[in-house]
Amino acid sequence: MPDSAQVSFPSDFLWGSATSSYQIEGAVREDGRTPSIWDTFSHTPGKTHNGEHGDTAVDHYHRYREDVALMADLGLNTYRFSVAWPRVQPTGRGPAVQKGLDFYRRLVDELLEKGIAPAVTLYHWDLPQELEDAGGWPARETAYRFAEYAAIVGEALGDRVERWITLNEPWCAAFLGYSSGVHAPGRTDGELALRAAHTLNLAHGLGTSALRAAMPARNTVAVALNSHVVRTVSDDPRDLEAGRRIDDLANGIFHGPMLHGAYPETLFTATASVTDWSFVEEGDLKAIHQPLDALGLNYYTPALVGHAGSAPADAPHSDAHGTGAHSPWPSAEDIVFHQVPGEQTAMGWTVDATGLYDLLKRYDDEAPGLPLYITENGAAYDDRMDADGQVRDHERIAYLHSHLSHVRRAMADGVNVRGYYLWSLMDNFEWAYGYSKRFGMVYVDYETLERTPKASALWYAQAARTGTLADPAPLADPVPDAG
Ligand code: IFM
Repeated sequence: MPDSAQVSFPSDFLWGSATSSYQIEGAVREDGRTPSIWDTFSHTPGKTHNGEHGDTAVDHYHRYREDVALMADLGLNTYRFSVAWPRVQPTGRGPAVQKGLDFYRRLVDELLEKGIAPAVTLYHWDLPQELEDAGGWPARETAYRFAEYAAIVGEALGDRVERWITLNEPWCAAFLGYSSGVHAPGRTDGELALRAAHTLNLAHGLGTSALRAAMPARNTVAVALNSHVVRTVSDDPRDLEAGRRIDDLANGIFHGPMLHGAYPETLFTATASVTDWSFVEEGDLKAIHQPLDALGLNYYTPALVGHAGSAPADAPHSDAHGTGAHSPWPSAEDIVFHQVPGEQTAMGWTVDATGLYDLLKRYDDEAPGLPLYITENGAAYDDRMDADGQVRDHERIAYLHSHLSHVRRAMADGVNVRGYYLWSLMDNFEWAYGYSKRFGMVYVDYETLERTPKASALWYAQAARTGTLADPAPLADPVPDAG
């Protein structure tokens, strides 16, 4: 690795942060918004940490001006947020609610005024409950509804937003939502998850076409995948086979049709006991395989897998994506997820920045030359505010430093990386973990909702302003001024 002094980024590199609607907005019953699957799920006893939900979240709906001002103070030049489908089209069909669209227009105008380029994600998991009641993502009709919704938002904001992302992490929406059930809507059926994956793919393709028809041609369309970096415990053919199967279920199932117009053949054989895939209709793959202007990659940690016999009896193995009851991986019961060795974040995810490098190299091979964005990267730590009002999140600075260094390394090796969105702008509702995990570079006091930039925000601000990565140790303490 180059040392810090040599790590500098091109002047047109995008430095941003990312959030999503349900995690920050609150105001769930205002201006015509109706419940999403996450409202229903989080209000169902036992589904989230302490029964926490996004009713108020961090009240971004009312505090967006303050939040945009914060981003401007930090010198960010882009911001990725998502639109809440049930705010814009409450039943998931029919005409739009003007007040819902107006909120996003005000937000976008505020960003533009501060010189921050908005990047809009259309779907970050808050499906209108009415659509779930009609079958949800396993029902192909939902893809057509998504295309209609994409056209509405594209028409409303396409004159001022140039960067568009159809879906965020369809793997989570399909597998955590419909197979393991740890995310909304909490269903636990492997076949439904595979159907959902296909409908999400179709929604991406139809949504891309609908967006393009509704917007000026200069705008760009991408998708944000949480493509897994799958490593195997050994080169034993049984472990390599386990790795390939997980790669199909995690990655090929989405990038196959989106980038190459086909599902991997090996995915069909590996899932034959779960489904016959007859839900894939003629013309679907063509509809999904739209040329993309860019690809978004979300990265947190790699996965380490092996065949069932690969686990020594006392070896620690990971439950996060494990294969116990209600595995998110239909048809992968004989595969073991091992704990990746090394330091862990508060999520129990191992810090391994080389995984981000490997991911970027892999997608440069899958789609040579396609502009790549890291649409999410970051870490949760048990941050606390010291008596002097400072949040000294030194571990997060080290995390960001190492990951950004590997981004730069990939760029030096010729990978076309154009920008980085830190997850997340501020602490927020971390899905089933409620408010117990803090991913923000800005600390939120959940009593007062006051925002305070952590040391990492100030470190990141310096990176955004100078295009270089300051050495983590000396900068982290004392906390420097933002300006
Ligand atoms: O908070 C989530 C985000 O909504 C999607 N990607 C992963 C983040 C951290 O778990």
